[in-house]
Amino acid sequence: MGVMVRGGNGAKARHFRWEVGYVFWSPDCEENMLIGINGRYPGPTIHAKVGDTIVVELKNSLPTEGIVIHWHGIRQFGTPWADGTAAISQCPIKPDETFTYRFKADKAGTYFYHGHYGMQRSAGLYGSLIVDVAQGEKEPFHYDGELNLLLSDWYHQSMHSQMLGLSSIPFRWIGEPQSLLINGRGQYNCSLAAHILDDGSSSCQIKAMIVRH
Ligand SMILES: [Cu+2]
Repeated sequence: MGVMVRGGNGAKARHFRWEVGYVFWSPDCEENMLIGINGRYPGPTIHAKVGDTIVVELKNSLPTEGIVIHWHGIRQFGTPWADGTAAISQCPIKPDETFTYRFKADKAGTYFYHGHYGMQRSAGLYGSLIVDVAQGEKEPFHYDGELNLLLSDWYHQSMHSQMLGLSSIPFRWIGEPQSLLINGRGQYNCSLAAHILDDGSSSCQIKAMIVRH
């Protein structure tokens, strides 16, 4: 949910109200649990212009875990408390608590935001953050269009199993991700692609070998 309020010099305040919680989701055709924003995954794209103020009112609806969000690429001049590093620049937002992030979009670029508490980014808590040049300014490059791509690994085991394995002695690795997601979508069950390869099999491994040969 976003609302815009016009300020001086064409700069705007861009308001968002987010509720962050677990949702059942099927990013790669297999249903799993992940962290969604306002019931969706990946999180909403934030568009702003240089000089705008981004305001995100975040309600933590995870039943038992804290949340912080790091705004990757934003320098946070004058607003270090909005940087989203748990136990360093702020306390994690507690379950049922609401915290308002407020910071300036200080330089143009394609960034993203992500959960920075535990392994919540790998559980799906992220989205795009795109800052365009200030009102009336020209971009230095010409292009025909803009495609926004978010690439991520997706594991069927929970971030908690992964975390326990990583911190165990001896170290345990849960293995390779089950799929790679593009803008939150991928495909795990290769039988769905059988008509493309036309070999009648449904095994991912056999198909991977066929593709490599
Ligand atoms: Cu980051």
